[in-house]
Amino acid sequence: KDTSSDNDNQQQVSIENLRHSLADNLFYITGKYTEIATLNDFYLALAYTVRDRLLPRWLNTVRTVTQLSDNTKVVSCLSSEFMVGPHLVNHLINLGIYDQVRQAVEESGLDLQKLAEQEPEPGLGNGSLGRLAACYMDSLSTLEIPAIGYGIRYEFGTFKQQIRDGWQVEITDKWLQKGNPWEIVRPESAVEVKFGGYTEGYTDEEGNYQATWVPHQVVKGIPYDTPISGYKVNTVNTLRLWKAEAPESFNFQAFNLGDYYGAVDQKVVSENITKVLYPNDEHIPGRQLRLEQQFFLASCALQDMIRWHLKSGGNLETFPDKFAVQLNDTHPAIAIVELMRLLMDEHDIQWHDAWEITQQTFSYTNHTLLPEALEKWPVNLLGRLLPRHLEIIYEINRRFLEEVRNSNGRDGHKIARLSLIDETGERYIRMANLACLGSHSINGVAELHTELLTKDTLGDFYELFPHKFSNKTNGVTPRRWLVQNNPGMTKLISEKIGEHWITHLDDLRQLEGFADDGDFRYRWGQVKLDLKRSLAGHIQQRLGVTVNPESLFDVQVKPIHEYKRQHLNILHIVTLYHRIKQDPTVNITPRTFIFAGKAAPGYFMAKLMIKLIHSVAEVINHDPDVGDRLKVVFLPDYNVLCQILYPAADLSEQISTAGKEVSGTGNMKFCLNGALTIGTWDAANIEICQEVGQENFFRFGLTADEVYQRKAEGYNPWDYYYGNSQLKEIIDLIGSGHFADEDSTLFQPLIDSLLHQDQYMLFADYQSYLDCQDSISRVWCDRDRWLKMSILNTARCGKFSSDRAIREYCDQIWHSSPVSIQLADYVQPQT
Ligand code: H53
Repeated sequence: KDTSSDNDNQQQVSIENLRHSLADNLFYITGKYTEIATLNDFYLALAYTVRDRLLPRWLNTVRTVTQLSDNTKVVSCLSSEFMVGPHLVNHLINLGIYDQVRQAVEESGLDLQKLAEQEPEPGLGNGSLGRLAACYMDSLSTLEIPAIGYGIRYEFGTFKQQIRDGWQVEITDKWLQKGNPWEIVRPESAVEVKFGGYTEGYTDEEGNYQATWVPHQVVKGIPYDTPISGYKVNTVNTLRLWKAEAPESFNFQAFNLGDYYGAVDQKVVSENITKVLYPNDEHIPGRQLRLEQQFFLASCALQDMIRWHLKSGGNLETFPDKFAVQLNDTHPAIAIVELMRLLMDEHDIQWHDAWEITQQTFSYTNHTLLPEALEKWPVNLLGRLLPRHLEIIYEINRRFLEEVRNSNGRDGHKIARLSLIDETGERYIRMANLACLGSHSINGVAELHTELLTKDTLGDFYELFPHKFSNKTNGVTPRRWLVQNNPGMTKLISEKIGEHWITHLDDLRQLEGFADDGDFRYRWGQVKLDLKRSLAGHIQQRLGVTVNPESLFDVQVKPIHEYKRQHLNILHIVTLYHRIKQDPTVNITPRTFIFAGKAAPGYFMAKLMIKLIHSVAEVINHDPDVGDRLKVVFLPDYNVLCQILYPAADLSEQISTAGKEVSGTGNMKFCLNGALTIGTWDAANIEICQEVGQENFFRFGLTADEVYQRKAEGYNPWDYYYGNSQLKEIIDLIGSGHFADEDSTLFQPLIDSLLHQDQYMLFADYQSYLDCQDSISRVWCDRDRWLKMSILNTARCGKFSSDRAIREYCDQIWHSSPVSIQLADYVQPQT
C-alpha cells in the first residue's frame, strides 16, 4: 500500500489548516462574513473544504484510469438511478479525517452534525435499485477497481412525501436549489444526442447496406462529475451524471421575428429530458419522455467511453477489453442498439464485428420477476424517436430468429416468445429480450430470483444460452450502512476484533466468540437502547407521539406495495389491539410498530394502505385500554431517516409473498445492525436465514412453490375468512369503520380486494405470521437470548457486503482487477 497517502493525510488535516480552509471557503466561495452566514453557508464551506482534500485522489484516479493500458478494464455502470445518499460524512470517514474535522468545526464554534444535516439527499432514485448501484460504486472504489457510473442528473429527484390527514401528498424535490458542492461540470466534454427524423439508406460498392440518420432534433449532453471515494484508499472514482441542454439556448431568428416564446422553446423542450425522475411504477409504455431519458443516458455514456478509448490510443475492436459495461436492469438496454449504430454508422465497422464487440461489452442484471413488469416500448413510438435504432433492432431480430429456426426447429410459440418484438397485440419491443441477446452475461440478484428467472421469466433464453446465466446475490456497503450510521456499534465491534472487518465483512464471524460474554451482551444491548432512545426522541419531535424505548421496535421500512404486504403487518397489529379490547388485562409484550415508505403517486391501493396505517395508529395510540403497550407510527419521507431507522430496529419485517421480491437490500441492512428478521421464504431472506442459522431467524408462511400450487388449485380467500374466526373478526372490525370514524366505506376497496382475490395471499399466511409473532414476543422477554441472537445476526451477515458481490462481478463477469493509485505531487492542494 502506498504510504504516501497516510503522510499526505496527516499533512493535510492539521486542525489549523482545516479551520483556515473553512474560513477561506466561507469568504471566497459563499461570499459571506461569519456574522451573516447561514447554517447552509457553513455547510457549503465545509463541503468545499472536504472536497479540496479529495481532489488530489480524485484527479490522480482519473489520470491513471484514462491512461490505462489495454489489459486493465474499467467497469462502467449504466443506471437510470443512483441513490448515493449524503456525501459529507461518508467522505470524512473514507478519508479517515472525521475526528479532525469535527474538532476543527467545533473550534470554529460550529456543530458537525448540524452542518451535516444541511446536506440534501440527492433523490436520484426511487428505491433499492438506485441504492444498490450506489453501494456498488462505493465497493468499486474501496476495492480500487477503476470504474465510472453513468446516470442522469435529474433536476427534480424522487418526490418528497408529506402526510396530510393520513394521506400521502407528493412535494417536488428541489435538491439542487441551494447548490451542490460535490459536482463539477465539464462543459468541454459535452456530447450531442440525436432524436427523431428519418434514415437514408443505400448499398455501397461492396454490397453492404449503409444508413445515414437525419435527425429532427439534436440535444447536448453536459456531464457533471461527482467523486465517489473508497474507504482509506487513494481511489476516488467518478459518478458522471448527464444534463440535457439545447445546442443553442436561444433562437435569435425566432426572437427577431417577434416569436418570444418560440425563441426559448427549443431550450425548454431539450432540457425537459433530464427534468424529472419518473416515479416507480407509473404506467410507463406510452411515456415518450422516459424513452428519451433512457436513450439520452445510453448515447451520452457510449460516446464518452468511445472518445476516451480512442484518445488513449485504442481502436474499437479492443473496446470490450477496455470497458465492461453493466446494464442495471433494462432501463439503459437501448445502449446495445446505440453501440451497434455508433460502430457501424459512425466508425465503419461491419455488422458481424460490431455485434461481437457489442455482446462482449455488455452484461445485464435483471431485477424483476413479473413478466408484466419487464419493460417494453411500442414499436411506433420507438420508430418515431429512434428510426435508425428500429432498423437495427429488426435486423438483430431477423438474424437471431433465423439462427433459432435453423438450430432449434420451428416451435412457433417459442419463437414468438423469444422474438424481440411482442406481436400478441399492439407491437412492442421487449427490452429484456434485447438485453439478453446483446449481453454475454445475465444475472439475477438472489439465489431464488435467479432460479425462478431461469425456470420461468427468462426460461427460453436460459435454454438457448445457459452459460450466460449466473447469480450474484446483492450486497450493501458496511461503510455507509454500519460505520457511518451506527458509530456506537462500530466502536464496540472494533474494540473486540479490530477494524479489518470494515473492508472484510466476513471477519464479523469473530464476534460469535462474544455472543455468550455477559459483559459484551450488556454493552451490545446498551448501544441498541441508546439508538432507540434517540429514535424515540425523533418520533416525539416529529410526530408528537411518545414511544417507550424499552419496547420492541418492530420496523417495516420499504416502498409501500401490496406484494410487500404492509397490510399483513397491520392485521397483526389489529389482532393485538383486539385481544386487548376483549381482555384489557391480557399479557402483551410492549411493541412500537414503525412504518416508513413511499407509495407510487398513481397507486391508489398503496396510498390507501398508508391511510390505514395512520387510521389504526390514531385509534391505538389514544386508547387508554392499550396504554403504552402498543404504539404505531409512520415516519414520512424516510430516505434520510434510514440512517437512524436501520440501527434502532429490534425486528425487521420482510414479509413479501414468497416469489415476489427479487432480493431486498433493506433486509441486509437490518441484519447488519443486529435486528432479527421475521421473514417469508423469499428473496435474499432465504440466504440470510441460511447464514445466521434458522434458530436465529423467524420464518413463516408459504414457500414460492406452495404459493404457485395454491394458485393453480384455485385459491379462495373466503375459505380462510370463514375458517379462521380471529381473521374474520379483524377483517370485520376494519370493514366496520372502527378505525375510520365509523365510515365503513373508506377501507372497503382494500377489504374487497382481499376477500375477492387476495392476490398476495395475506389470508393464507395470516395464521402462520401470527404464530411467529407470538413466538417473537416470548423470545423478546428472554433478554439474554434475544441479545445473543442479535449479536449472531451481525456476526454472520458478512456475505451481504457489496464488496463480496463486486468481487464476484469482477472475477466472473467483468474480468477487472484493482489498480493502485499513486498520489503525484503536482495535484496537491496548496494548503
Ligand atoms: O431492486 C432491488 C431489489 C428489490 C427490487 C428492486 C427494484 C427496484 O427498486 C426498481 C425496479 C425493479 O425492477 C426492482 O424490488 O427486491 O433488492 C435491487 O436488486
